[in-house]
Amino acid sequence: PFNNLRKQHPHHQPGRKHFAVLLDPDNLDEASCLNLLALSETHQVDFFFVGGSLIMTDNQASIIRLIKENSSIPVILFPSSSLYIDKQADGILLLSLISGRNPEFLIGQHVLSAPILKASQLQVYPTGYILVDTGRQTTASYMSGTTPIPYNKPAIAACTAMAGELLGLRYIYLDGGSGAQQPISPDMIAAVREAVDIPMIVGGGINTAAKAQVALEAGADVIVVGNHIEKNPGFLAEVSHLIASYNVALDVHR
Ligand code: 1GP
Repeated sequence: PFNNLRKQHPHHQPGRKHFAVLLDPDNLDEASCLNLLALSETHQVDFFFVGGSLIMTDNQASIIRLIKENSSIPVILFPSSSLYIDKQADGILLLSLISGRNPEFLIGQHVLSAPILKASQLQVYPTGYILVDTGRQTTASYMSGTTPIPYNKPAIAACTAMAGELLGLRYIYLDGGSGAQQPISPDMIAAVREAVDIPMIVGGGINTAAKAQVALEAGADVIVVGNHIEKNPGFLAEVSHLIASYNVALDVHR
């Protein structure tokens, strides 16, 4: 995944699993951010995703600046709207909310963003964003005014991902929403994996190494963890070790 960033990342090999740490600008002060940056460098995090469904502070620009000054890990924007484009970042997930039927998040925000993105150096990653109902309404589904895909309907997720791939989207992001009560089911991840060839990002509610492992084994290419790392920075090392052992096993069988 993230082709144009591979060159910047010395650890990349095709087929590898990747680890993205989601940084929510509302939940980070400078000290906790610096702590996470140091841990992320030590444990070879692949990407920082920066954003959130509803941001109440104006911290995003200073958080990105802090990352760029203190880390070489690529910063990829994970924006809820065109308001959150920041040219200091390396790239942007240009999210099309294909699980929903709200034209604003299928094309409206993209029209507003297009001239800014075209004039920027940001690497654009066209991403089919699929929200999944993991038990309670999330900020993302409420704020986007969309209905997430029911938890036990992997076929709907698979057909949605297929449609996204056929439309030319380059990545699929299956998201249970930040702090989800349960992560997306392995059945759904596997169904999407089977349905498309493009890289699959999976996040939402991953708060144990076992849950991360389930998602990786079901076919996730990129695991995203936000909430639980904010609460327990030590979890970053756990997921990183898991991904490293997964990649080592992959290399051995190559
Ligand atoms: C949310 O997928 C991300 O959009 C990460 O979720 O904060 O639950 O790890 P968590």
